[in-house]
Amino acid sequence: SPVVPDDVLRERALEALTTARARTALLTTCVDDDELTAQHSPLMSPLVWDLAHIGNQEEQWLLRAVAGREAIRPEIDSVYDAFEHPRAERPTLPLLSPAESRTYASDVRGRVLDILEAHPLSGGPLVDSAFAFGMIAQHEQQHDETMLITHQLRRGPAALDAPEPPAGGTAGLPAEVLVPKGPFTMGTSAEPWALDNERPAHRRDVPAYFIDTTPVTNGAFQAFIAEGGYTDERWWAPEGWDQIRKHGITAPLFWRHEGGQWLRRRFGVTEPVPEDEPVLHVSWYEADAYARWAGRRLPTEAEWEKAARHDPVSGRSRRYPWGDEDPTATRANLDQRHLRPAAAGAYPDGASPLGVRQLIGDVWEWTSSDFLPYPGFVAFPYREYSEVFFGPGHKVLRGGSFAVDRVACRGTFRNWDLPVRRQIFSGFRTARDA
Ligand code: AVJ
Ligand code: FE
Repeated sequence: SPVVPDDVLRERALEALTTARARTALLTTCVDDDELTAQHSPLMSPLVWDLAHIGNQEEQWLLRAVAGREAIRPEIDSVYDAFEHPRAERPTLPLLSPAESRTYASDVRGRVLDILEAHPLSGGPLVDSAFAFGMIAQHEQQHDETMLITHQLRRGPAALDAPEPPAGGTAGLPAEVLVPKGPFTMGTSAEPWALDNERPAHRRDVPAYFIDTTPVTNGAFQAFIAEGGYTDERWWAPEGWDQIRKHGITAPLFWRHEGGQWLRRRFGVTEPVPEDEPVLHVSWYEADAYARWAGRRLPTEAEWEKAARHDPVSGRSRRYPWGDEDPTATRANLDQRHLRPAAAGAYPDGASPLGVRQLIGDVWEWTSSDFLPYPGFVAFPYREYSEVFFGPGHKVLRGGSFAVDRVACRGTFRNWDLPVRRQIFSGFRTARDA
């Protein structure tokens, strides 16, 4: 791949870090200090924990690991270590106040920007291509998505607002697309800011399959509900059946049936569930059950990535479904630009060569695959980013949601979560063998 000049790398890193901080600032100033320190759900940290954790990770990686500086406040490392303290217990920790957290994060950032101006961008994997700066921008944006989940779980009037996404429409689109059999290149060794679990590039042979042109919609999911999907054990993996019965789950999270229609709460506003929009806030078990009911299955992770990246003409893998160029507002619903997915069939400019839509943005898509390392995987720069999560307990999600920033979303990007999780911005599409 072409060598990117240092000044361009510095500019990209500055832009990514600045964009992330603007989003963090918005998410942590649109509610008052009481709401920042409150725990809105035992599944989530108080927002003020995320804020100082963002600063602490930036300090550890950019000030200490890259630049060799001494710790600014060594006593807080343990408070903001995600592995030492599960989310449910974070409100009981001696957290920095909202004002202290802001001052700390901006103090770190000021020093980081000085380092970014002058530090050599070659000489080791942490600094080559400004990797650590890109990693930290991605880390902050991942927490910005996490904080948006907290905002969605929070009760009370709306604190956030955004314009509506572009219209969709599936008229004239085939329901599914055939992906012919054959190998493709999965993962990447070239993308400079790809994280360890996306590496290295390797060949995968994939038998022929059909995949949905768009994510499964609320309307389609309502048909599953109406036909007794949640009360028929046949469709459910045993652990999924146990979960829905134990918790009385009868619909996606945030939905309720009232006056003969489905309503949902979305960022503080209750509204009718839009039938043409991709379904959101379903667990892996709900996605898996729907697919079985529909006579289909979830795509494997390799099937998802082949649909999103493989160019059947050149035989090479693209960075995104539409090509190698960066996302734009007409290609994908990213960056928290809209606070909901666009209707199915939106973003024709973002279609893959075979015509598959909305692979990037809108909703994270559950795949059937466990989160596992690629052949040749090397943990970098810390085992706790990916390696400790590998195994059958976590399922892979692909493609990013409306809530993820472009810096943390690409054709190779891998997300993962427990199959019971449904507060995340998760949806799915289905597939079948050809
Ligand atoms: C990749 C989204 C599963 O939020 O737990 C944030 C990202 N890792 N801080 C998560 C992450 C460390 C991670 N996910
Ligand atoms: Fe983190």
